[in-house]
Amino acid sequence: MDKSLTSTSKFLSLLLRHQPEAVGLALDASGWADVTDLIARCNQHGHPLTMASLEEIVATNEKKRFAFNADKSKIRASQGHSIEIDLQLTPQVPPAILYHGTATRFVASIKAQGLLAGSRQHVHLSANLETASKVGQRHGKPIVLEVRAGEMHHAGMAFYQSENGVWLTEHVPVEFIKF
Ligand code: HQG
Repeated sequence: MDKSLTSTSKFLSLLLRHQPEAVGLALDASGWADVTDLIARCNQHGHPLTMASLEEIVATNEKKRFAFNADKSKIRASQGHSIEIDLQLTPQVPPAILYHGTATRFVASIKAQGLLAGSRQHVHLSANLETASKVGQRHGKPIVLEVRAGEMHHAGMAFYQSENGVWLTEHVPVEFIKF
């Protein structure tokens, strides 16, 4: 993706996950924005955008962060929101083990509180170690924790999978984590 599309893609993450009000954009209760309105507002705020470039961003984003609805009249972020929205995901049976990548400096606090969603709506988990390790690297020296998701599910805790494959749950109590 060229540089200006990458910059626009980051701007879209800001608008669709965290601060739609930065350009006066409205998201509905499930996080959807009107595509025509989004394009107009991006153009007004220094991020030139056309339907074709938006389609390119959605198709080439390496983490598939954004998704259109069926007729491409609406778009939303598939996960990672800090604002209150209901993605209306259906609870799923998780694999027995999921992984969470974090930084070593957070381990003591995680041992005390379990995994917290923090500013996001969910704790993010992945089915493979490599992805988890990359997520952890964003915060410092990475460490991958093993989460006994199957046991959590058995104990009644809900798991969801975002459209782009990230596993989501509200909180991981410490007794389900292998450090
Ligand atoms: C840590 C990216 C102290 C947690 C990735 C993490 C992901 C605690 C940090 C997505 C804690 C939050 C999410 C506790 C959790 N004490 N620290 N009790 N519980 N933490 O960025 O999971 O590029 O909000 O371990 O690929 O790193 O945005 O979450 O280190 O899918 O599409 O608090 O973001 O995707 O950091 O990443 P984040 P995350 P995107």
